[in-house]
Amino acid sequence: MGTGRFVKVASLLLCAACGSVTSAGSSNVETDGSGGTSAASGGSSGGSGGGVVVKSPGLVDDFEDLDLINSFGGKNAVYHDDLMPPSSIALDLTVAGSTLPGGSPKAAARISGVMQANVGPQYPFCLFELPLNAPAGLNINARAPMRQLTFSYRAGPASVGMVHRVTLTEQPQPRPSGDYGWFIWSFTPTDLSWHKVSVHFPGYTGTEPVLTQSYGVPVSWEAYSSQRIYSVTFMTFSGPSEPQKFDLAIDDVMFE
Ligand SMILES: [Ca+2]
Repeated sequence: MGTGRFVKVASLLLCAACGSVTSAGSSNVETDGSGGTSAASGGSSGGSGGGVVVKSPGLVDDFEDLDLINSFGGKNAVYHDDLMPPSSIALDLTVAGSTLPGGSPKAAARISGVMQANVGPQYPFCLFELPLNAPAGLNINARAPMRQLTFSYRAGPASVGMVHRVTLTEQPQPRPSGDYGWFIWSFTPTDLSWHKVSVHFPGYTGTEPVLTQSYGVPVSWEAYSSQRIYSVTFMTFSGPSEPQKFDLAIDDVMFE
């Protein structure tokens, strides 16, 4: 990753979806438009006809409402580098969602595009950011009693065998860990099926996925998580030797 500025393109790509933006705010109370409950919430209630769903306090987005506003009140967006030629990333909120048990099958967020070759000193990037609507940083621990981030993904052919990352990104400034000192977990889809994964917070010592700091000045996870979490971000891996297509659907992003 380099220092190229992020280029916000979501507003251009998603004008159709913008019309359905709701004011979900940070209460995690949304209307689903159907009167039903959200299978992704794991704790929904009140769905017996009013169309009001009380979702898990840890839910970031299940994409069922087809809008850009996540359950923390942040506005989801995609970004890419401004190299010559630039990488590209499109966001499609109309694709089918997770059909896994407990999944929310109505819709998911699909990111696809082309990341340019790693030519340095500026490096290509393509990001899908789900901001948590906390400019000053957020204490995530109260919403993650099991100390994990869970999400589902399904690769299109272009993303099979390609490394992707999910990150818990620090608030932009000040950033004690330094640029890109984020907590990340990398994954490489091996097929075209939905997969659900829970990524444990640092400190976990088992064999399941766990977040680790990417690089930068080492920081305490406890300090980071208690006041500095800014977004959940999905990204392609920087470093291909030639332009590389990607195609990944994401669903049911939640802290647990
Ligand atoms: Ca969904």
